[in-house]
Amino acid sequence: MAVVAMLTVVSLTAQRYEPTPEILKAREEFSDARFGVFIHWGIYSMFAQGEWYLQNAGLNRDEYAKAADAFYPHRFDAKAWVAAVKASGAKYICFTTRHHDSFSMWNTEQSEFNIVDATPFGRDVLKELAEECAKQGIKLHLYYSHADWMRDDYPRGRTARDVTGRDESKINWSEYYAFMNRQIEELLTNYGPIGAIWFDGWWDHDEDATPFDWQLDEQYALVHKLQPSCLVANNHHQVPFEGEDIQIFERDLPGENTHGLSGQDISRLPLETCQTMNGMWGYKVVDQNYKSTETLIRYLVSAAGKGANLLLNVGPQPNGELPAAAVERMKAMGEWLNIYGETIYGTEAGDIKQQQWGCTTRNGDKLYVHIFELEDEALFLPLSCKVTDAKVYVSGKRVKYQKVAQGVVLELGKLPKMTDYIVELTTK
Ligand code: H79
Repeated sequence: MAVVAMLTVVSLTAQRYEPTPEILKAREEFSDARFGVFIHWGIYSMFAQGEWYLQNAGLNRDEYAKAADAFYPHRFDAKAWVAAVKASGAKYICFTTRHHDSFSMWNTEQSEFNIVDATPFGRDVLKELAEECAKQGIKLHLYYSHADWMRDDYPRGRTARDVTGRDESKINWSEYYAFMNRQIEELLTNYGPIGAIWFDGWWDHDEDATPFDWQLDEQYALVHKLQPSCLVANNHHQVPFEGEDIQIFERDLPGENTHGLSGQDISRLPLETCQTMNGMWGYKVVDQNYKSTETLIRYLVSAAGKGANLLLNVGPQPNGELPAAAVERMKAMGEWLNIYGETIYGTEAGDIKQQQWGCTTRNGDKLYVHIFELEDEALFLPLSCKVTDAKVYVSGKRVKYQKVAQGVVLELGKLPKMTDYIVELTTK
């Protein structure tokens, strides 16, 4: 009996994920980066109705797939993409290698339905992107969909019920799982160092009568075996599972839930919120409702204030170019970060949680007070640390402050209207 009990304990502990020193270092670098750019691009871009078009319109999969034979994004220029990302101040790109529509954006041997074999373009855009990222010093993360709306072997989930043309008799989880793992092996072998694998689609089976087993442990172990520094991320909208290295939030900052996908507990892992620049991930021609530069900068700052990275999306056009509206905003964010980056990169969540007026970030003994809107001419900061100095970040001009019972009061006077008025406090 005792032996049995001991064996159980041993096997349970053997399953526990112990991040290696490489992974711990990669997590830290990830958090320090604070800002990445998400790129959603695939044959869905041609329909210009977002990346869910196949499922939303309930199309026949073979009709949809015909778009591949006309995909010729002649203005695709990896150098220009990476330069635009670099100019934004972002430190990494997360690129959709294969979305739910099953189309692979690299030269995969595992399916003909890919950018090299199925399009007249015939170029391995992932290769070009990976090479350019390496040249320009931007890390590359890879989005990879678990859910699939096209293949016969994928066990049907709660989405794409109206997609027609699939052969139900060929559903075969173990084949599909093996297919995914072979693709992951290609991605982590042929494209240089990959910062993270970003899975999506787990939720497709979150309502199955019999809980669906994605066999994630084995897949995560494969990722770590192939690239010991590659972080594992999964956009399942749950608290992180064993074996994951970061926690993702979709369209909401950690702790917020305006889109119904978040609100889950916040773990101690590095955090990342992905967000759209307009309202869609993949290029959508009717959606020109781009957030303003001010809104985007404040979102980045607010993410940092919660100790989270922002993964900000751009959906390239069918011709391969990034939309001008996106490039313009990325440039403005980069210009802002050129001045204020020190208050964002490498920081952690500040001592004071998000407030009506703004938020705080911290780096060592510096506490950055980010003020977005302030009616009053003074600002009370509830702080338990001691403040030894206060100045306007950008000018170095001293800010008067008073110690009060539960913190300090900054005497700011009438503040100019600006995106983010930053006061740097030195604390101890
Ligand atoms: O890649 C982007 C999107 O295509 C994908 N994730 C981002 C990064 C995504 N799109 N929508 N969602 C994720 C939200 C998912 C909503 C769901 Fe549901 C909630 C899927 C299952 C539960 C509601 C019910 C929508 C489909 C069924």
